Amino acid sequence: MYWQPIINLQTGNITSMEALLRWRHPLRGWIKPGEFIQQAEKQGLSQLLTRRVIALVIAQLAQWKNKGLALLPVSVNVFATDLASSGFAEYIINSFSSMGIASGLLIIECIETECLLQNEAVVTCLNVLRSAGVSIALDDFGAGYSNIGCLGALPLDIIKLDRSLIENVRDDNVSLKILQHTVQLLNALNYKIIAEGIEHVEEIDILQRTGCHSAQGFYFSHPVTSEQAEQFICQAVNLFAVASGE
Ligand code: G
Ligand code: MN
Repeated sequence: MYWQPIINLQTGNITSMEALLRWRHPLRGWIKPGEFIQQAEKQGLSQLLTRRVIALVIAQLAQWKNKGLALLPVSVNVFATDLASSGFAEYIINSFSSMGIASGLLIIECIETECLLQNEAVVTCLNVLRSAGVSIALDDFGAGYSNIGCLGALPLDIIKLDRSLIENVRDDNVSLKILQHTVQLLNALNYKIIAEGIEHVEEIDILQRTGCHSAQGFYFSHPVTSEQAEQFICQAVNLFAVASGE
């Protein structure tokens, strides 16, 4: 399990971390997540995978809690099919409470794939999770099926802007305008906005002025091991200072 910090764009402090699965195959070495996650989904293993990730996240949070660390919220990527499966919300809520960890520390990240999320069972599941304090994020907004149509139709707290909305804003005025007005729209709807895939310092200034709240990306930090994530939390690392080499 790897962890990528998400940074408050006003302060540079870490507000939460995204839990990301990485697989080191004994013979083939590191296998890209896109590859094995797609395979798992094809073979009907997605629910097992998601439950394993959630168990790992809770175990890690419990370990950090026992060490006396101040816990940060963690976001976990799930499949739309998980959210449609019966008992999923209850599984999450029970898993957190049985380990003595507040479920308010969990953020569920989902992406819209062919209107799967707009199914009644999914909306019910998201509402149950939300009433237990879990935050719901729409991942990859602006790419694929994760679009404006989802906003009214789903109970969402956080919108994560896809990297494709940001990667050209430094030198393309049309991309900049699209970003600015997207963020304005999302702010008008009171969502918390996280920009994904920040790779350049100039993007930070643009996002701050646009009214985007938080960001993650290689500029601040690649996904890191649990040991490194623990260092970030212990030392209350400021990633503005680290990334700019101060
Ligand atoms: O679908 P989702 O947005 O959850 O995907 C997260 C993936 O994006 C992870 O595999 C992570 O390693 C990758 N990622 C994180 N930050 C960056 C970045 O700044 N640039 C690029 N290209 N990929 C990133
Ligand atoms: Mn994600």
